[in-house]
Amino acid sequence: MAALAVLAIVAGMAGCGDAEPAAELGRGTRLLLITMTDSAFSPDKFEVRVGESVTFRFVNTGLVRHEAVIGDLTYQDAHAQMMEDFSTAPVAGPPGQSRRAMRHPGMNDPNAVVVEPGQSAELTFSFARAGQIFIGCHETGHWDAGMQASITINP
Ligand SMILES: [Cu+2]
Repeated sequence: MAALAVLAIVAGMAGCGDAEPAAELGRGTRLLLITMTDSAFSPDKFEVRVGESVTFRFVNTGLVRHEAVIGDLTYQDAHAQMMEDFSTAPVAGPPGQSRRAMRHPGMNDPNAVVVEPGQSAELTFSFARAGQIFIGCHETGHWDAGMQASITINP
């Protein structure tokens, strides 16, 4: 339920409009729009600078749920493993609740967001070190299908 509340807050923020001062919304100094389709991110390459604060707004125009996990490949692997563990774990929820309807543990991850079809959500990030990280979707099969984007962090 906490996860749903987070989504509601994000949706509410989006409704405030871009005229709001960025600081009051917890926004980064730059807004990057990313479209989620079945199954890809568009665009799939981004460049930022160390120290820059960026808000990524993910818009799911596909027909299925997608997620965006931001981190290096180790982080992507860990998240993928967590998703797999979760999908094979016994269902621990109210009777009749399908696993697909449940929020997976990554929903509590500040580096991840789940976006239902037709919805949007945001993640705000600042970048401490130069290098390359990734945006990945780890819904079953999506990463392997190419649902990944790169973020190059320039010094
Ligand atoms: Cu996906």
